[in-house]
Amino acid sequence: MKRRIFLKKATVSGLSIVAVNSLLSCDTSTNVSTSIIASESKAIKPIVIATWRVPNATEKAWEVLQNNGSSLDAVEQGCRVEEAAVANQSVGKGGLPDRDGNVTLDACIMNKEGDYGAVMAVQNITHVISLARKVMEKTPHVILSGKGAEKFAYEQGFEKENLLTESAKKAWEVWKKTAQYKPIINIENHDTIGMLAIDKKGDIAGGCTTSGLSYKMAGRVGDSAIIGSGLFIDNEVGGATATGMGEEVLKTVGSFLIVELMRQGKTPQEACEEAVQRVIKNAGDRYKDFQVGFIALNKAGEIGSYCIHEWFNYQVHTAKENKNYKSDYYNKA
Ligand code: SD4
Repeated sequence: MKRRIFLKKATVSGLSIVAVNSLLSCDTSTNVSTSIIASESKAIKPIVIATWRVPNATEKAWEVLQNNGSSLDAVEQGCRVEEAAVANQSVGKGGLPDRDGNVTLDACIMNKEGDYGAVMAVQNITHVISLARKVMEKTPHVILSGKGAEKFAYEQGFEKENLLTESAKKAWEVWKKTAQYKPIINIENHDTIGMLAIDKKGDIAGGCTTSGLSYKMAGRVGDSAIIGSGLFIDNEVGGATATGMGEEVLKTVGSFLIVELMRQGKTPQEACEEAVQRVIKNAGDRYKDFQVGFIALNKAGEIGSYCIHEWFNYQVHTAKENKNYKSDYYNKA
């Protein structure tokens, strides 16, 4: 049974936050997590949350926060871990290619000031999360795509790398035999990393990085690099990030919706549930064929997560532990 207990509601207004300890509880009967505010304290408690089972990424981000790093540095460093991990076939090097055999990456980042930087359809660069940050900090623009983004990367000292691993190439060669484009729930849509963090100063930042849906058309861009869809941060309220079928997240601007719902007083959990409902309403019966999952974090350190189908999970690093939680989901029929 789903359990949602709020022992104490936090007031979230402007930068004057009521700092609270946010503890996670895990309902053992379903292993579905809910967030509870256990007690108030003056101290701000840093936290890192990320889509999917990414303990090494959250560990790295946590380390940054413990060394008094900013939430922005934390999410960048955390995302880089997955970008470098060749076993993760949905992010960075080792990502599955598009139908022409090219690995193309999308990423974005947002800081506490609400600045945003993104790169889309980038080839030959592993750490696109860092490239997105460079776009945010070193250019008059917010998005660079394709060849322009790649050129900018080299100007900034990024190395050219072959992102197509032997195993990704083999998988693509097998796929080509039928060339059926049918993303499979929780398999094709797996492991894009969206990460949100609160640092010791109480500031929130977020990042999202992906190789997108495998065997996509050349030039296809999903939600992950698009502000408000794959990621949105408002340091007065909180942040949200998405995974799954980008086309459906884009149509409902899901992450922005969640932050706005939290601004109106919804908990992160309630906001994630409403965003998933919106996706389902928009898709009609088609929702049965795709996965969308959201995670959210508010200024008080409360978290929420919700998805359409079972098996979306997310990683949470607090002072207590670095733990993976199974998300609650809509389709229980
Ligand atoms: C996309 N949302 O490109 C991404 C895919 C994803 O885990 O989340 N994969 O549509």
